[in-house]
Formats: sequence, C-alpha cells, structure tokens
Amino acid sequence: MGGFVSRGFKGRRRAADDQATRLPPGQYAERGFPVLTAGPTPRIDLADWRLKLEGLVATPREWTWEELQALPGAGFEGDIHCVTRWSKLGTSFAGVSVDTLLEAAEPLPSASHVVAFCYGGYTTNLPLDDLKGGKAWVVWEHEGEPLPAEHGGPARLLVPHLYLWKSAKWLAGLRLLDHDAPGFWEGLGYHNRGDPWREERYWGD
Ligand SMILES: Nc1nc2c(c(=O)[nH]1)N[C@H]1C(S)=C(S)[C@@H](COP(=O)(O)O)O[C@H]1N2
Ligand SMILES: [Mo]
Repeated sequence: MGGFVSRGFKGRRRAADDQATRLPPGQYAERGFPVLTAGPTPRIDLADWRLKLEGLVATPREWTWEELQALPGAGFEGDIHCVTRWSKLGTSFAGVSVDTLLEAAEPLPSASHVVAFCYGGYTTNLPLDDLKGGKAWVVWEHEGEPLPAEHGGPARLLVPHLYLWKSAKWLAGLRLLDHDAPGFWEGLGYHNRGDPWREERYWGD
C-alpha cells in the first residue's frame, strides 16, 4: 500500500515536471479540445473540395480530395498552443507535409511569405520558412479519427510551433507572395508571427 502511494506520487510529480517544461509561458494544460471559430462552421462537400497552391510558384497546383489522400502521408505527434492560454499536450494529427505540396508546386526564388486561405473567408499569414522543413502539415485526421468539422474538417493547416490561430481550419489553399500580408487576426491586433515560446500574442509583444 505504502509503495503504491509513493509510486503514484512520484508518477504525478514526473507528469507535473514534464508539463512544466512542455508548457510555453502563460499557458495551462487543457485535456479537452476547445473550439475557437470566428463565424459559422462551413460545410464542404468532398466532391467539390479542392486544395490550391498558387501565387509565386512555377507550377500552380490544385488537388481533389482523392488526389490529396494519394500523396505520401505524414503526421504530427506533440503539443498545440492557443493564444487564449490553453495548450493540448501529446495530441496527434495525420495528413500530408506542406513540404510535399511545395515540392509539387516549386516555389519561385522570390516567394518569401504565404497567405493561407479558407472556405468561409478566414486568412492567416506566415513566412514561407515557417511552413518548410517538416514544421507544417495539412491534416484530416485527429487522434486516429476524421478531423471533426468544428476543428477544420475536411482538412486544416497545422503549424504547431506557432499559436493555433495560424493553423487555418477548412483550408482552401496557400498563396505564395514576395511580401507579407497580414491575415484576419493579424489585422485585428494579434502578433504577426505568434511564437508561443516568445509569448508573441498581440501586436507589440
Ligand atoms: N478558417 C478558420 N480557421 C481558424 C479560425 C477561424 O475562425 N476560421 N480560428 C483560428 C483560431 S483563433 C484558433 S485558436 C484555432 C482554433 O482551432 P480549434 O477550434 O480546432 O481549437 O483555429 C484557427 N483557425
Ligand atoms: Mo485563437
């Protein structure tokens, strides 16, 4: 009995230490998966769904749902962080690496920034480098299940090293630009980049 209690206590301590190092400043661990959307959840028929890669690319691309599923798959296992201060530790998503999409479209040397655009009109901006090198995915599964519509299904962008407003839900495409162009929340005072480890929450942080 004593041994069991002590083992449980140490286990909780280890979990707390692990949380302390995994939580960016000002964040708490949330067990659930809150929904944060500005506006209604768009419903998109998979037969009409397309994902576009356009702008400063050698080969503009457009994938149907079936074509996207046929690309080499890739997944993410780790932590996500919302600017409203919840983090979800140890979650998983599956889909395709943005690198795979970029390779198919061949960004021009002048491409430096990206606007992610969505069914429903939401946009968010990122430096192209934040979408390259195994740091970003287009995902349609969460913890082994189809991504629920309220979390961005059919498919969303996932950029887990930045605050979650950069992970555009109901993704319709990526537009490559030679300049930065603030998106929906960035234009309303959110930080332009949104690194949770630097607490880049709002304009001026
Ligand atoms: N298309 C679209 N994507 C979006 C949003 C939105 O309103 N529309 N909200 C963003 C914000 S502010 C957050 S915090 C996350 C929330 O994702 P979740 O609802 O899956 O938790 O989605 C981001 N992606
Ligand atoms: Mo958000």
